[in-house]
Amino acid sequence: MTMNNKALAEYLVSAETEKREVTRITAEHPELTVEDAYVIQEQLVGMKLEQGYRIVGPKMGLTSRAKMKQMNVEEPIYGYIFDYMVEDSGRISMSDLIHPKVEAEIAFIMGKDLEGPGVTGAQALAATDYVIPALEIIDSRYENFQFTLPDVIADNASSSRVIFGSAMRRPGELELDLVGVTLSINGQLKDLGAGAAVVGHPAHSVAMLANMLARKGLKIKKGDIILTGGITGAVMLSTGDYVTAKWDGLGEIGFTVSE
Ligand code: 0L1
Ligand code: MG
Repeated sequence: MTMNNKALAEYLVSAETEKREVTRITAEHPELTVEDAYVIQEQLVGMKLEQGYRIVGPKMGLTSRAKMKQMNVEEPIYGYIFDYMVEDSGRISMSDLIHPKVEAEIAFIMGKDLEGPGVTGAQALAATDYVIPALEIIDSRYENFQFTLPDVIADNASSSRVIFGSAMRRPGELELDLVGVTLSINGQLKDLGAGAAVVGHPAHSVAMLANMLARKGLKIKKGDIILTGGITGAVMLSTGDYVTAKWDGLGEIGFTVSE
């Protein structure tokens, strides 16, 4: 069967809208490459923009050594966070989602454009206005959260929801690689980590993002809010869970998972 990028993007958008898991696209298109997958992702992003949604910022995924090893990749992936994904009510609804997981991250609020190639972590930090804590809720549209690398890239890197914390710090005020984070559910510690889990340093993740976007003639823009990648692993959520995460120097975030 010939591949129709638009139809594949529509397939993934409808899975998200209808909140149902679908067969991974490489089951029918085993020949799909990473480059093809980013073209499908572009189509998907274009469809959401046409629906009137706004991009909050690009995000980085698969930034931990564990996830990269699991997927057998040398490079993280990127996707996009849209305005409708930002949750500020202190709760997320299970009925809006398929099989969500939560991971604790550090987000960068960009004060300047940042354009690759050749961007360094130091340049990424210099272009950043503030760093803030964030909980990302990932929700792969694929059955059982099972996918290959092209599948997950096409699926906008499993982006689904994000809850930002209220603490804002200048990037130079913290040693971001040493920032410790704990993630608990119903008072039980589920995972913990330090900023260095994100490709050595969260600023390195932003630099890599700028360099990856440059291959497409794109750049990070002033005002973008960028999720740099999971410091903790992603933990499965269930209805009724109360999730809390604490960051050294960046406060905490809590939310409930309702029906
Ligand atoms: O933000 C992320 O790291 C998600 C990347 C996609 C992999 C996954 O869904 O586990
Ligand atoms: Mg993430």
